Amino acid sequence: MTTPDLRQITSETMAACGATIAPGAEGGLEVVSPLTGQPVARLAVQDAAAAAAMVDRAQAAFRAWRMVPAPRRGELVRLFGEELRRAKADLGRMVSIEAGKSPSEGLGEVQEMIDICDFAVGLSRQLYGLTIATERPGHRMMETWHPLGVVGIITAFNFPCAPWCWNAALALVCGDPVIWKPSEKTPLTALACQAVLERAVARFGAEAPEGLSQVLVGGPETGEALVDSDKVALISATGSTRMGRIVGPKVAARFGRCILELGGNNAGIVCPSADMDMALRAIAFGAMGTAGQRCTTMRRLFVHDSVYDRIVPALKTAYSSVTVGNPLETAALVGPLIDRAALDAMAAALEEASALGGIVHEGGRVAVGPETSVYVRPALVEMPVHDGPVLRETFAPILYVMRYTDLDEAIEMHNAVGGGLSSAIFTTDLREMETFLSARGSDCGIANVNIGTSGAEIGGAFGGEKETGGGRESGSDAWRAYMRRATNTVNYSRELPLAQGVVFDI
Ligand code: UN1
Repeated sequence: MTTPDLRQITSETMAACGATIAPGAEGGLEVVSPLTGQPVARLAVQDAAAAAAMVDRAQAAFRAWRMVPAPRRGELVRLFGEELRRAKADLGRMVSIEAGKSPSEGLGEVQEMIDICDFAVGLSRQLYGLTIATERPGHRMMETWHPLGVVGIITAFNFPCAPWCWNAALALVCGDPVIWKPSEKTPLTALACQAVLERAVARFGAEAPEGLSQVLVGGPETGEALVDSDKVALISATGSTRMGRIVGPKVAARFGRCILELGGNNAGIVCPSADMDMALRAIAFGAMGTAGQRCTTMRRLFVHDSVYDRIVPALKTAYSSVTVGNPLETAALVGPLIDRAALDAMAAALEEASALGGIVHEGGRVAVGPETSVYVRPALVEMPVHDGPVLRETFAPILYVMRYTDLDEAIEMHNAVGGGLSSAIFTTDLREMETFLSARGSDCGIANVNIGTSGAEIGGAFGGEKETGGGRESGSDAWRAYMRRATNTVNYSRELPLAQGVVFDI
């Protein structure tokens, strides 16, 4: 695939989404596709002043949008879901171009957006509060949920659109305008999604205020303007733990609200009773899918001694046979790494693992695509110790495999890392399964049985503990983060009894 070809496909796909690429002058943002490692577009960037102006527009939009009844707000999201269905193929292609995903995974990401829209539409009639028994006669106590304010959404390159939509669909039904700061590596997908949303807004009509959804294209300093603005009520940020360590304290210092969805160091445990064939397929997708660039990617595997010599040779075969290549040209299951820095991080981690006695099977750069692109074979590493690079997230396809004999010890090791996002156990033993899911089991926000660590559905709350940041997005009751709660006590009697029996007679 030549660079002119890909530029052409990019501008055609953007146009099909209804988005025009406003060409940036020299010094603008160069968008590089990992498929070729070559630029496909150059965009104008917005600075901190532009960010501030956007925040003001969003605040004005908030005043109007919060007064639109929630089920009506849901109607806008329903229309957006319809538009997304129409644009699915084109948006999926944009994800493949900018993030290097296979067509199936690109489309899957757009499907996540459609799914969360459906979820949010239903939610728009279910923003329930409680009625609470009061201790005072002739009183009623209840809680009400109100729109919160402007929501700033910061997203990462590896999922260029779904995490935005998890936030935006909920925020919009909750009555909040959104400002999206996409990764500077994947701004085109963001602009394409915005164009699709604008079509829904146009169909919805004048009830939708101007500035309800905006995209802020720029580097970290542009994102910082969003993070630092006390007019942004909630920052929802997806990215590295390093980024979260900067964003979290800044937002906390101004008493803003934060949803952090940061790195994971996700593991699987293969027990003696596991369905080996199923475990193998789940591990292969979890560890090699999306070229190891999901926050939910499986990075560590604990295998019981009694089945180690069955599962590891099977994994070796899977690793040596998996296809690597440009997913828009071939049926390859593993696409490129995002950039050269990712390759360097992978190489450094593998070197460190070898120095600790790790046996590295496969792994490393392969000559696919132009010199500027970075394609690697996923690495399988048998580790004698749970240490060094095993303890941290390297955003590349490396699976560290370790032996265990006792499940409690395996769980102990499983939990002995910073990340707390996703986890999996492969077993058909009820006791092992329930132990893993219990209070003394996996300490992650997501704990699965007989499926891999990645590929969560939108209906559950998505996020994790510890260095993953503690935030929850998407399904379940994650919507509450986008609203403010008021406790209302109403006295409909002719007396004024005080709570806790306090007497204050004047
Ligand atoms: C991410 O990598 O940031 O569970 C999100 C999954 C996807 C979302 C991943 N539904 O793998």
